[in-house]
Amino acid sequence: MLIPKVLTKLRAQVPLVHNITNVVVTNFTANGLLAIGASPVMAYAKEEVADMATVANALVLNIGTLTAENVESMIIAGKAANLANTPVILDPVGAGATRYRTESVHRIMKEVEITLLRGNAAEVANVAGIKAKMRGVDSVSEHNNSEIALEAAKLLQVPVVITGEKDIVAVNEKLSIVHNGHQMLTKVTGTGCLLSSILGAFIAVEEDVFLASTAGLVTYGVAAERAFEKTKEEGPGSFQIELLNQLMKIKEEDIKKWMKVESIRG
Ligand code: ATP
Ligand code: TZP
Ligand code: MG
Ligand code: MG
Repeated sequence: MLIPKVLTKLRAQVPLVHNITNVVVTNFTANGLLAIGASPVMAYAKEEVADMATVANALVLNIGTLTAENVESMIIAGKAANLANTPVILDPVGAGATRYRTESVHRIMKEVEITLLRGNAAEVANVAGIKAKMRGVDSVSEHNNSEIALEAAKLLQVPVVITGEKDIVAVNEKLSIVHNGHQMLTKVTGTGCLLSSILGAFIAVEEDVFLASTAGLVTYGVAAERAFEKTKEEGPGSFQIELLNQLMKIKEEDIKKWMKVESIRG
């Protein structure tokens, strides 16, 4: 079984993950990366991002609290990453909410080759320009998310992960659906951002993006389920801390036991 083994590979290699992320989630992201077994670094200055992205094993671009300087740094870092074959993960936080966010994502994607786009259904649909289709439904149903992911992957020519109650991985024509995770993840800010960075760590050690993404989602989802079990009498504060504990404690055997993956194609 391939999926659980990617975590073991990650821990053996301790990938360096360069993050250009938002001010809300910086500390949580660094701690989550450390807990899973990766090495985090946050570097933003345009004078240094190319050097950092070149030595890193993955680059994560997150537009959560975007500034003009950050967009410039993301493009410089992204281009250097492309030259160095460093995989680039893009989290289009809030794409569609403002024109600046959507346009910045398009600018980044025009200049930088993205290895994986990871967002919620609305963000991914907005980036791919399939918003019109979503307006027809009151809320985006989970059933639709697979179609949005496949269509976005095709339109943008980039591997896509859409998260939510179910997580969807769409790479070319391949699709997997991960049913792990817990609703409490929606009560802690930054759990999506941390996931994007953790997917960066998985893709750093496994070049099959479909396998790496599915493995990262399963690992994160199972850790969240275990964190909820331990803290269900308490609340999001305890859950957030316990999630870090479980990201460190989770092992191949836990993943084998608890993983819930549906492979539709692939
Ligand atoms: P949003 O802004 O929509 O919350 P996000 O960037 O925080 O998006 P999420 O879609 O919340 O990202 O995904 C983060 C993690 O939370 C993923 O592991 C996902 O599986 C999990 N998750 C989100 N919603 C649910 C849910 N209803 N039930 C179980 N797990 C969920
Ligand atoms: N505002 C700007 S970025 C951010 C907020 C609240 C964090 C978003 O994190 P996530 O992981 O998408 O919930
Ligand atoms: Mg969320
Ligand atoms: Mg998000």
